[in-house]
Amino acid sequence: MSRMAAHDEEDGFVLIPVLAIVLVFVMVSAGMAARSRLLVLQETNRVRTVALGAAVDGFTRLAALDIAGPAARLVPDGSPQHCRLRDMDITVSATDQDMLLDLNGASLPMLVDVLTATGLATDAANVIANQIVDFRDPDDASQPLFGAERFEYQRAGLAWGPRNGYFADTMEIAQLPAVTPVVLARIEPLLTIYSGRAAIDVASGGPVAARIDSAAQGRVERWQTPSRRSTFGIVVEAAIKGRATFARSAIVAVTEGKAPRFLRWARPSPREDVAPVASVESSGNERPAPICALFSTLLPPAAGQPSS
Ligand SMILES: [Ca+2]
Repeated sequence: MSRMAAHDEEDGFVLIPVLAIVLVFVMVSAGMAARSRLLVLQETNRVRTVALGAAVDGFTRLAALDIAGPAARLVPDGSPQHCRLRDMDITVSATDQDMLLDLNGASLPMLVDVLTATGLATDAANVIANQIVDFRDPDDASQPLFGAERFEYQRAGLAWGPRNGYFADTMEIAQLPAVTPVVLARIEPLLTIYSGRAAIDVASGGPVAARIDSAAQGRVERWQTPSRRSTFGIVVEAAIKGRATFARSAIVAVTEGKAPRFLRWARPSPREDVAPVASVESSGNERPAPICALFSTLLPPAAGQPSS
């Protein structure tokens, strides 16, 4: 072997580790670039969600002002209004709490009547109404026939018992032994803890009125008392397609001549999820809902942005 050939062979041996190092370097930098792109993307999504959340909270405050005003654009019967503002699909609904069945205020006969008239079988309505009363009454003595106090919860294999105090949230009915997920989904939208009345307004519409079986109209009408229009539930959801969604649920107390007062400010429970974005798109050619003009005042001027 000549000196020249030996030298080439040595160069070859040196070249392989160099190539390997370069390859590793390229792979590491590509990985780092991908990771930093991912971090930027995640950060951008976080910023979008925060911005959308701030917008939704602003819409919720505007909806509260609207419902407290003398010429409300929102009809407080739980029906959703849709708006499309810039790239946001917004759904808003308001519900007068006096149009709902109050878990703490309703008497046992009223609970039975409203639950039966809105579609529960008589047996199920009796059991659930009695369990509601046992959950909230301070004693540990079960209602005759259908009640459930600590003993019945234990027998049903539940690790908890009745509160023996007022319901603090309508979702607490999920704790009752007789309330299955199917029953929960069915009755929870009809309930409130914010009217406090042994009465209900079904003459002005609302979720309960919409569900009353005509044959059972009389059972509910005997509890009919006009709404005081004093406490409203508001749910606002906004989505930017494929990027972010945010929802807010609030309860607002309204007194004439005063600023609305929020009694609850939360993320919605699953049942409060408002209409899907698809239904917003299908109504795209309709006139914008009256509340949309009010919401648009919250957005900064679109100057400099391409008009879509
Ligand atoms: Ca009790």
